[in-house]
Amino acid sequence: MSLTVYGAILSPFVRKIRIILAEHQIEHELVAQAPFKQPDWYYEISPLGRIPAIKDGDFTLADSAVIAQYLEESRGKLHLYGASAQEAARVRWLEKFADYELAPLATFTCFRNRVLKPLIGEPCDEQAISKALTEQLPPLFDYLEQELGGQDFFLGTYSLADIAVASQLINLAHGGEAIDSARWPGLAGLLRRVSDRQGVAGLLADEQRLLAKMTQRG
Ligand SMILES: N[C@@H](CCC(=O)N[C@@H](CS)C(=O)NCC(=O)O)C(=O)O
Repeated sequence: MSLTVYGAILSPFVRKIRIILAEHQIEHELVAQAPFKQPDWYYEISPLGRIPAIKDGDFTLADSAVIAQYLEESRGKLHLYGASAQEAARVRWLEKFADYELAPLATFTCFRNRVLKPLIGEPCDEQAISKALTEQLPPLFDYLEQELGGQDFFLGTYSLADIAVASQLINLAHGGEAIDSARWPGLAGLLRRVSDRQGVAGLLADEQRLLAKMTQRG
C-alpha cells in the first residue's frame, strides 16, 4: 500500500512521524502541506485541517499520536511503545505531555514568534517568549528531567516518548533557544542523542537548510 504524509517539515508533529518513517525505512511520499490556508480537499484527510495527516492506500488519518500508533500496529513491531502495557502507557503519557504541554510553549510560542510571525509581517512577542522560558517551561523541564532519572532515554531504551519530547525541543532550538545543559543535563543529552541518530540527522539537516532560507540566518 502506498503511504503519503502531508505536512511541513518544521512542524514538530510532522517531524515525529518522519523520524519513525526514516528510522524504520518505511517507504512513503511527503506532500508539502502548510498548516494554514489548506485547500478544501485537505479537510477530508485531516478534519481539523492540521498537519500531519496520512493516506495509506484509501485509508486516511490525522494526528501524529494516532498516526504513530497506526504505524506501529500496521507495519509490524516498530518497538515505539516499549515492552509492556505499563511502558506503553508511560510512553503515551510522555507523548501527550510533549504534544500538549511543551508544544504550546516551545513551538506555538517560541518557534512561531521567532520564525513564522516575521515571515508574515507580524511582530514577534518577545514578552510571551520570555515568560515561556523563565516561568512556564522550567517546571516542565524539571519534571522531564526527573522522569529521565539519569538514563539515556525515558524507558532506558529508545521509544516514541524520546522522539515526541525531542521533536518539541528541536522547535525550541529552531526558535533560537537552547536548553540549559547545566540545569537540565539529562534533557539536553536526550535532545543530542535523538538528533544524532542515524536517520534523524539527515532530516534535521534538511530542516536547517529550510530554516536558514526562511530566516536568512545563513
Ligand atoms: N495533536 C496534533 C497537533 C497538530 C498541530 O497542531 N499541527 C499544527 C502545525 S505544527 C497545525 O497544523 N496547526 C494548524 C491549525 O491548528 O489550524 C498532532 O499531534 O498531529
